[in-house]
Amino acid sequence: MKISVIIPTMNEEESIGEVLDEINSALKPTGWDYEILMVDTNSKDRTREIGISKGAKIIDEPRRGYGRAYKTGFERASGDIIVTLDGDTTYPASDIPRLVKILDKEGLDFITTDRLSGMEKGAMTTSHKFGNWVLVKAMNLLFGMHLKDSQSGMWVFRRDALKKINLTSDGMPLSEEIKIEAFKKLKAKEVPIKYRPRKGEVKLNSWKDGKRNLKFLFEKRKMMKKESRAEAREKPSNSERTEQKVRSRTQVRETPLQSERTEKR
Ligand SMILES: Nc1nc2c(ncn2[C@@H]2O[C@H](COP(=O)(O)OP(=O)(O)O)[C@@H](O)[C@H]2O)c(=O)[nH]1
Ligand SMILES: [Mg+2]
Repeated sequence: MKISVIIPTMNEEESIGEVLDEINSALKPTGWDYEILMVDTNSKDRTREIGISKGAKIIDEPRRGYGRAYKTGFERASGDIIVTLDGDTTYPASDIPRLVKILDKEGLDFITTDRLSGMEKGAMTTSHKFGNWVLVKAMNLLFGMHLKDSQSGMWVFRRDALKKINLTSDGMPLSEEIKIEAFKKLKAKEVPIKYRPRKGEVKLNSWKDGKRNLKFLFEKRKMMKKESRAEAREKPSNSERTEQKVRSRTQVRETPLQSERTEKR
């Protein structure tokens, strides 16, 4: 079994070293094969240099966007299992083996984590918490889901699962999109984790990204409705299927047998 840990980075020199150390200390003792991929967008600080010194592979992705970075990372990952997290020390990298074992034991395709149940003091501002509450309520209502946290960026899933889901967003909404797709199309579960305060500068603009994430939920619902209408059109209904069967039987009878054809000649 091989694990691919993917981290999107943009100027995370203050924290990336600590994140990589935590991943290495968690994964080395397991004996599992693993790779760390840092998908970096134009970092101007020492992020890349630190990454290389701690054994990460740097993938250059100059196109901006959290979602874009992940989609590029997914294409380049070679592990059977993909783990994602931020490069800012907020997510408990030491939990990776625990989460991988849950995925394996319970035969799941996808795990998303819930940061809100085990949040450390100062990890999230009140406005950020309120924004999260609105977004998770909207997602649960619009898609009939029961998640506690729609914005967590730590996921553990089988690489094969990517073949069955449709990821369209290049921005922050990719985080909610991957959960909607996974919970609709795969065997998925939400698992609580501890969430810690961030080191370094936040790349997210709470209000702007919050509004975009909310808008995306409505767009995604439209996209999925279209998708299921197209599927229904492709799949013939029961009566159409019987009609087709009858037609093909008649066609077979209409075609002369090989023996009949030779007799006629
Ligand atoms: N490659 C890449 N990484 C990004 C981009 N935007 C954000 N990130 C990284 O994605 C992770 C999440 O961003 P962050 O600011 O922590 O957002 P928050 O956790 O939602 O507040 C961090 O590791 C960022 O460095 C981007 O456009 N490109
Ligand atoms: Mg973060």
